[in-house]
Amino acid sequence: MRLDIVSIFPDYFAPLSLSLVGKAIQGGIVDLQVHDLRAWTHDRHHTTDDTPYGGGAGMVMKPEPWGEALDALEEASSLPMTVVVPTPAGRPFTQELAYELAERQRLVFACGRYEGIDQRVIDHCADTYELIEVSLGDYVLNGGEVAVLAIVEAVVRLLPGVIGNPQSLVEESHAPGHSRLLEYPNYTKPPVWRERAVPDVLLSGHHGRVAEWRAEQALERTRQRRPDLLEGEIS
Ligand code: 6GU
Repeated sequence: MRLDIVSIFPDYFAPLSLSLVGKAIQGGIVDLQVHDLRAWTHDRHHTTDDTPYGGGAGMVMKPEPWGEALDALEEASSLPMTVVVPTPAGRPFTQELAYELAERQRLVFACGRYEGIDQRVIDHCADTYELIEVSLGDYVLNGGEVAVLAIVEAVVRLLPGVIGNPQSLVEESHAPGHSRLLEYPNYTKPPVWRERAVPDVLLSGHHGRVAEWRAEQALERTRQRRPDLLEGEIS
């Protein structure tokens, strides 16, 4: 999979050379290229933003550098581009969307800062490429960079060959066709730590009872923390 990230803060993406994503890059599963948007400015101050038409607080990212950046990326490879624009006004990022993005050949992440990117760039992307505007959740970040780190990690771990034991993906509660309950709590040795004991059932060796206990725990956690996930289910 080819990944391009365009940002005025390319240093944000240094952590992608670490851990599992870093190994996927080293192993040739992912071709990651990070680009400084300012490379496509031409004025002395490398200006990427300007005041909004119609007034109001904040700044808007100018269309011209984005247009040149997208044209240059399109030229650099013949793979079809899916442009991902992180914005709090986007489609909620879920495991389902992560699986969808993992099917694409090439993702181009366009990181906005300030109050966002001139809408004409977004409209141009919708007309020219596949465009997906994505939100990480109902809160406001200063820019798309942190969202892109999260999206890239969630997508890359789904690519064939990235996770050592692919069965661990199948067992995740958010895997396709799975119940979508929250995960049950996990324990490891020692059996007692600071006077807190591991639940007896987990030491019992009865796989059926363990499975039943874990299902109960997952359901109770989901009731407490995410009742929305249980809407439309019985009892
Ligand atoms: Cl994807 N971007 C920004 N800038 N803020 C956000 C977000 C994304 N998701 C939640 N808040």
